[in-house]
Amino acid sequence: DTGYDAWLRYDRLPERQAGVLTGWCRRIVMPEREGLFHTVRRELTAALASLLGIEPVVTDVLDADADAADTTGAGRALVVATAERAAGLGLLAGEEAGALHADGFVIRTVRRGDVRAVLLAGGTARGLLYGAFHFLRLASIGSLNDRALEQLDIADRPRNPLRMINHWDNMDGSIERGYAGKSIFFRDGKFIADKTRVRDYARLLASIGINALTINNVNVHETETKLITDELLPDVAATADIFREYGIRLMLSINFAAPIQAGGLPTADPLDPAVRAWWRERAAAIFRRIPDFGGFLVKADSEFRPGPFTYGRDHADGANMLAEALEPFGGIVIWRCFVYNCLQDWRDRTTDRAKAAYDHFVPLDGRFKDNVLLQIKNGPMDFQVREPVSPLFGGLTRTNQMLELQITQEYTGQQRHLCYLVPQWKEVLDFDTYACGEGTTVARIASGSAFGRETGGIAGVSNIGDDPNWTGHLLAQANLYGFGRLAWNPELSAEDITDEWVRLTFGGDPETVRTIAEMLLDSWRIYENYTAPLGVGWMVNPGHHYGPNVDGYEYSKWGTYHFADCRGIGVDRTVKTGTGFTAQYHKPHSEIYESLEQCPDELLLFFHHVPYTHRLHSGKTVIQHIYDTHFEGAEQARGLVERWSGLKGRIDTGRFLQVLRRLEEQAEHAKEWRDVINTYFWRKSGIPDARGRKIY
Ligand code: BDP
Repeated sequence: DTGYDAWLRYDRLPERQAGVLTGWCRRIVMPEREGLFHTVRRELTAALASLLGIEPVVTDVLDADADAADTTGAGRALVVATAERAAGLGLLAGEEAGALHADGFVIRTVRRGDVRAVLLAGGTARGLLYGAFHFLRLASIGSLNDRALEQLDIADRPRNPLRMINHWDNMDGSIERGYAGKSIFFRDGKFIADKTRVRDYARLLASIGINALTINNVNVHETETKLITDELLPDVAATADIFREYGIRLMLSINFAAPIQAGGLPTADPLDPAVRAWWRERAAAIFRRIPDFGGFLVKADSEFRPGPFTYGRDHADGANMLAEALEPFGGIVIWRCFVYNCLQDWRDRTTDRAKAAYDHFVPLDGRFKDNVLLQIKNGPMDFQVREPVSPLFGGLTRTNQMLELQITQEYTGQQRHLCYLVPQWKEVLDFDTYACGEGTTVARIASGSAFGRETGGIAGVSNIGDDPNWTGHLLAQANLYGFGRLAWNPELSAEDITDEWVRLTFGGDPETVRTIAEMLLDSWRIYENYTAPLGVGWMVNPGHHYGPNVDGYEYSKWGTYHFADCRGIGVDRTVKTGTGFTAQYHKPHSEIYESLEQCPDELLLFFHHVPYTHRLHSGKTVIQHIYDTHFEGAEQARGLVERWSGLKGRIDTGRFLQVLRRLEEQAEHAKEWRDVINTYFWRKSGIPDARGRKIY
């Protein structure tokens, strides 16, 4: 078993459970059949066949007599319809049907005359698709027993309009920051003709509620610039067709200089009439081929990418030009806020990369068109193991926003280490910015609800490739699953999501479920323990970002620092004596982070430069904390191997061994991290470990 089926395994249910469910699901009443309805029908029948070992009969009439041949499930059925249709059948109140969210669904046990049914009703076919996957999820984890089926009453809808995956795939087949093989879309400058894998991927995404994706890297190079030209649009359209089957809209990352590079114009100035006309014409051409095309994702004026700054224009000028071109067709522009000067002078302490996004975009608040969303990374730096939340959340109040998370584990062990990020994302989503008083959480700002905006959402940088198990590390599938579930509903708890994923992936054996769930939930903290301490971040090898290198970036132009010397460590970002970054937050955070006494331990070195002997709230000195967490982290990584080994015989050998190998590698690398970090700080500080452990 390679793990290819991920969380859509649909292993045969134990006999009793299967028997009960069969009674309700042998007959599926489904009046609508075209397009997405067809997908729903295919998914339901295939999954139920696999779970129950039956061939469900699909009819389009709800009629007890039609079922005369069926003795086991007499008078029972699974009714699958839009809310409107369900209301027509008298199974749902008209008012409730009318109020159902387009992507929402109801799963309810209903009765009409002699017929008792489980009703699966969707606001639209899309809602139905999500409802079907939810129903199958419940069935798979064994939640649909006799009692439950008699009284089902579930109503759900997504909290975020956009639930999106960003691929950083290049057309040569490589994936920027990809750790699970090559692209499933591209190879050698072309689209891969065999779309089997793309379709299987679309299923996985739809099953967790994803409704949009970009297929190409935000760094758009020469070949990918052509994706919006007539040469490559037919291929883009063929890929869009597959995602459409699963309710997912395709979008493209574009090159801001495309008018020059693909259009032969002398400029890409967003205020130039010829440039504007070129984009309008391109938008029309794209929508002619892909009527439900989503729009563009843009990285501009960042890390050597072109942008409006070249022409003395600002980012509102750039984004609005593209938005205007897409507007007639209902397309959107997602404009990334990852904009900073990557060639800053490290001797100048007044520049601070953490401040850049806020400084660039807050002055533009209110100037973006309605079909523009600003996509903001969760932290002010770059997907480190620990960062504060980006103060741009709370800084902008009159602009559509999206939260960007990194599912691919660039700085968190590159899918060679187990680092389950759902607990980290929960902290981000639950963070209260206090932008409009208490309760203005990142989750509410991203969804748009905090400021009454119509659109918003969450995007995640993909962690999949063409490895047999999609994610390299099998347990990294949990990050993709958890991302989708949180994008659907940020209020779900990390524990519930984890429990769901483990049961879907490894079945319901209590010991297995408990062990894997605990390993996942502990793993972020373990990874943090043996890597960069107390929020300071980085300390990785430059370029590929794997493995420890304390001074790797310290004196480089990329501008990320820990400022460690013989006296102390950390970045002073206070208003009083440092870069002034803390002022970008609302109260009370601005005061908490500014204050050495109040700043939470885990972010201390992000906000303050302190002597190694500074005492944390935990009672330990900074230097002793570094030693302790690194010894402990390496031990915990070894412990993961032992915990997993205890599951031998409870998991099929294929999946058991592939995870074991990764965990063993992690345990070895964790020792390297421990030794590099501890030695570095021992030599810098000259302060020995209070517990006398051997430091190399
Ligand atoms: C950084 C990555 C880089 C990306 C960049 C981005 O190292 O490969 O291009 O983010 O988000 O994390 O644009």
